[in-house]
Amino acid sequence: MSKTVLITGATSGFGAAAVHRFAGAGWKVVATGRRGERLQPLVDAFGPERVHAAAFDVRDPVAMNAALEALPEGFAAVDVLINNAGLALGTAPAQRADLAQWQTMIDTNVTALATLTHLLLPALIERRGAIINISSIAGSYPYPGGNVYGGTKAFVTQFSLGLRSDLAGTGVRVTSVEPGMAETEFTLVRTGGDQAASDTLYRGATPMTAEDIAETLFWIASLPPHLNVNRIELMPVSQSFAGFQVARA
Ligand code: NDP
Ligand code: 8X3
Repeated sequence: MSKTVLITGATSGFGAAAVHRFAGAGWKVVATGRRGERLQPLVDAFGPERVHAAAFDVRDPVAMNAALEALPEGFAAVDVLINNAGLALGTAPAQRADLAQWQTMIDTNVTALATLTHLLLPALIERRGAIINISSIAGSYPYPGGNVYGGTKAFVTQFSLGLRSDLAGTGVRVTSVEPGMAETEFTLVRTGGDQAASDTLYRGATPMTAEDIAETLFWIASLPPHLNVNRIELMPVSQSFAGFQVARA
């Protein structure tokens, strides 16, 4: 019998590519995101028996709960939760950052991820399922302007490891996936729709693609049940580490 995966942030980037990878391999997929008009083509591509679209804002726990309660019978038993919905907003240093942007990142990347995980944990334990959380290299390596975004991703990584601890003996697997530079709508969102800034960032860099990450997610979800990938960090070959900065008087 085919397994069911619930993917947040399926309207774009990693999430949309993951829908294609899992549904293409015969999984049932619950595809979520705010932009319902981008979910429908996924349903059309794979059929309503393979992909179920649930449009809601992950920051709205009432809508999230309602969407889970309304899952059709064939999709209600979730085996794998992929907490992918998330965003960075702004690149300003903390002292010039917009507090509302900080709040949106915390609400989306931290609070919503924890809320959905909490809601689905009983079912995931019952099915000896798996949780795959999308963190980031920004959670491990600070960079100027990364302030709250990096903080939210550090939460995602540490929360994932904590879940592993708490879920010992349940058979539930938990993974923190920590990508570096990948070309999606991420930079467009971060810059408030500045396509030129996004193009400039990725130009000549050969960044990772959404499909690269989707393949990794599929691999993790398809491993034998006795095997857990705790953390996995991925970068394009073009990206690596640089030195510390020094502010001189
Ligand atoms: P995209 O901007 O392409 O996709 C982000 C997805 O998150 C969209 O589907 C969007 O859907 C969804 N989302 C954002 N806010 C909400 C919300 N309030 N409610 C529901 N869904 C929401 O970016 P990526 O695919 O790159 O990002 C996916 C994840 O990967 C994020 O967590 C990001 O932080 C992380 N990441 C990205 C990296 C990169 O370089 N691209 C590297 C490391 C991590 P919609 O707007 O329709 O609601
Ligand atoms: C996205 C990667 O380096 O732009 O999480 O923060 S980075």
